[in-house]
Amino acid sequence: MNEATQRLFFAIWPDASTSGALAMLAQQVAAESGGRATAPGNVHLTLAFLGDQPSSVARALSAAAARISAPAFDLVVDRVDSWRKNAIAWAGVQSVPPPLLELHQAITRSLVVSGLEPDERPFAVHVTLARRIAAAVRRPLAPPLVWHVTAFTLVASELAAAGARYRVLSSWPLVAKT
Ligand code: 3AM
Repeated sequence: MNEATQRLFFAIWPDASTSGALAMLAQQVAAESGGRATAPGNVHLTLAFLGDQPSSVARALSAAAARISAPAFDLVVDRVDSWRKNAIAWAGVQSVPPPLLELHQAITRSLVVSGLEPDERPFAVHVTLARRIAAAVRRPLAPPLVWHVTAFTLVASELAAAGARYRVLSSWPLVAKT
């Protein structure tokens, strides 16, 4: 019998106020671009997509993630942009904070020790705001949205009648600044 699998990804999940602000931005950008806004509860920043994985791999990933010690940081979301190739509009940053790269690298190492192949493509820091856009958008976001990142999460993507639904399985804290 095949072992049950879950479609997994590591992400940074917004706190309630950041989630609300990003969901509002998603509505605006969807209207500007003629796309479909990301559902309010689904807004996130993907750190690594893992695909369908059996529970044994999920456990190994969780154990490796629990050993990560990386600093908390602020993410200054200050631009909106889009990709023509997959018709997505997204929010991003002019400057990627080094602790985010550090976290991404630590997660890549967790994948490797869990027996997974890391994504070879460069890490594209983005929060998907709208899909199936008809017109490109590219503009600064002023004032910027300051996202206090204090944890990272392992998330399962589940298909529901209304589309993908994301469920946070576990969260691990980042080390607070002193
Ligand atoms: O952060 P976003 O919303 O861009 O696009 C999917 C979503 O990213 C991405 O993983 C996140 C959670 O579903 N995703 C889905 N399939 C993927 C794949 N085969 C993928 N990323 C890379 N390769």
